[in-house]
Amino acid sequence: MKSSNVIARICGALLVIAMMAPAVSAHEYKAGGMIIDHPWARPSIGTVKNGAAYFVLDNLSDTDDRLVSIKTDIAARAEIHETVMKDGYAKMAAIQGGLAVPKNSKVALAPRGKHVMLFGLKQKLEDGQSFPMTLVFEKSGEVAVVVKIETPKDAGEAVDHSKHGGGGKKMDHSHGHDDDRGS
Ligand SMILES: [Cu+2]
Repeated sequence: MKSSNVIARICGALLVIAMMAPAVSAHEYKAGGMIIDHPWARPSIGTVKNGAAYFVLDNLSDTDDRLVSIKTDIAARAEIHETVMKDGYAKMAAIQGGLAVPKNSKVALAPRGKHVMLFGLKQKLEDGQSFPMTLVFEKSGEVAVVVKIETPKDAGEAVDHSKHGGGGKKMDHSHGHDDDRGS
């Protein structure tokens, strides 16, 4: 009786671990004290040749660091961008000198904020697929990550536009990147 109780308890514990597994195996990368959490990109819309990648940088170390550049074969060029408001419009601009990631702090790259801009995509970003990218840090060095292509659950700008009866053409501008080639 007693031993079956123990087994039941172990099974219960294993079940809990199994249920937690998706969170534990979260898609994150580590280089020294730098964590790169969940690199992802939106699927391409139509024939738009530009895209953006996002992730959260968590600098757990006691040293300031800086994301200086991005290497990837998926695009002709990758830049670290921020979105700034100018004359009431959101405009993108390259972050000069790289993105500072101060010690013991988190910096999030997210839609409508900082992002990795991918210019001249060599292939369409298809939902559910992924591509390799290398982040180059001043202190933490080069970190290879896999960027998952996914449609964010909460987002819905592109979806909303299509729902409102706009055709394929209208959807392009909702991506927010194709009209910024020059910046
Ligand atoms: Cu951009």
